Amino acid sequence: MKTQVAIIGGGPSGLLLSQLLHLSGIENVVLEKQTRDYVLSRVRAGVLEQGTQSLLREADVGARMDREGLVHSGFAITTGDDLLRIDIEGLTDGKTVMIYGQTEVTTDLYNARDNMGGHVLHETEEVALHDLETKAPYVTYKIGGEEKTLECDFVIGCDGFHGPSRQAIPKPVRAEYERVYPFGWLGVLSDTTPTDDELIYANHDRGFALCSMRSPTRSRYYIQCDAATDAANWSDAEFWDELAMRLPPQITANLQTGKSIEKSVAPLRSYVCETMRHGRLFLAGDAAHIVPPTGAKGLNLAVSDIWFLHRALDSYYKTGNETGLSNYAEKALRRVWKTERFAWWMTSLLHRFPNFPAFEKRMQNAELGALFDSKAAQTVLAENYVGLPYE
Ligand code: FAS
Ligand code: PHB
Repeated sequence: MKTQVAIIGGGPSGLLLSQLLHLSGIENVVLEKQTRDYVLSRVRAGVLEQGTQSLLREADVGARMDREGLVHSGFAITTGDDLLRIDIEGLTDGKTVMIYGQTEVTTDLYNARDNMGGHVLHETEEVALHDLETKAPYVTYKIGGEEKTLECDFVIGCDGFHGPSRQAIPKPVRAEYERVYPFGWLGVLSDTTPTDDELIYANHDRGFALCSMRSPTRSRYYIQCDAATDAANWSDAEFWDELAMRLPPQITANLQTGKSIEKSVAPLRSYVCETMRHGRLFLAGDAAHIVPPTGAKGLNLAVSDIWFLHRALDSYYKTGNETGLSNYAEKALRRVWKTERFAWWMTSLLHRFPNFPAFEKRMQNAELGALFDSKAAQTVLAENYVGLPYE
């Protein structure tokens, strides 16, 4: 089989790029390891930046988001019993965020791919990338036990942190940077009324907690836990009790508990592979970088990569101009590192670090105090939360 662009990975990055390329008249094929149901069973991001909303609309997949998504103009940070509302709309001249789950984004992308006759192959196995440093790269894979070859002009690695694309770049060529945090997030999804109209990020001596949502009747909660935590060892009752202890009384008073419909542990890490291009291979999304979910940036950063990459490929196929492709990594990384900083800062501000030295604990308190006292500090937080410009 031959195509113009081979995309490895059918998560939000791969599907969004596939949709945008199709609208640009550029042939592409998506190779996805899992079944569609498995991909859609992942409960991950919940907050969409303005840039993400705009690109989804440009890709003709924004209608349900605009109908069902919740527009939020602020969120709260609590420390102990104190609460600070960050007025993101007022601090950013009117920008807001959209609460609309990654599961829904991926569903909308799959439906759009189906409606346009997109080529998304599921349950592909043993995907391998070849001749990346030539003008005729190709991908081999198995499907239904049969060996297949996909010839293409470009290979785009949208296969997440554990996929084969980044590994196809020779290790001596890869420039990688990582910080693994000494804790994880235990997340619960429940069909209960959210405890507040907006998100609440809680700093507490017992550990971080986050009150989020998916709709007016579906809530998403997280509590900081040991990185090795097994979600199966937490009963719903134990989760609700621990969450309640980490929130101020005026918030806990509204906490509606109920049966969890999903419970999982996410590890937290910051990671960047600065080598986002190797010959005709380009990396995008979690294949190239990971942020701790504290700043709600993982999915949004993947989308900005796709914005840069789609424009570069569109320009190449329409005019032969390779400038966008040559500049892709530099342009994407400029925003990646700014976003990595923000996610690291939010994580450092709100979590309990094991064996926290007394000085670092007081620095965290002082950082929180500076945020509570300074509109300038709140403005920097708000600008990052709604999403930095794609430039
Ligand atoms: P994804 O990992 O979503 O997609 C990669 C795709 O490639 C997957 O479907 C995978 O099956 C496929 N693949 C892998 N290997 C392959 C192979 N060999 N062949 C073919 N296909 C292959 N972000 C937030 O903003 N907020 C959150 O709360 C949040 N929580 C998260 C919780 C977890 C457990 C994880 C892992 C991530 C979380 N994220 C969160 C980040 C997440 O939303 C990612 O940023 C987002 O999924 C990035 O999308 P992709 O780059 O498409 O990668
Ligand atoms: C979520 O709703 O899953 C969510 C929201 C905000 C975050 C992280 C996760 O910062």
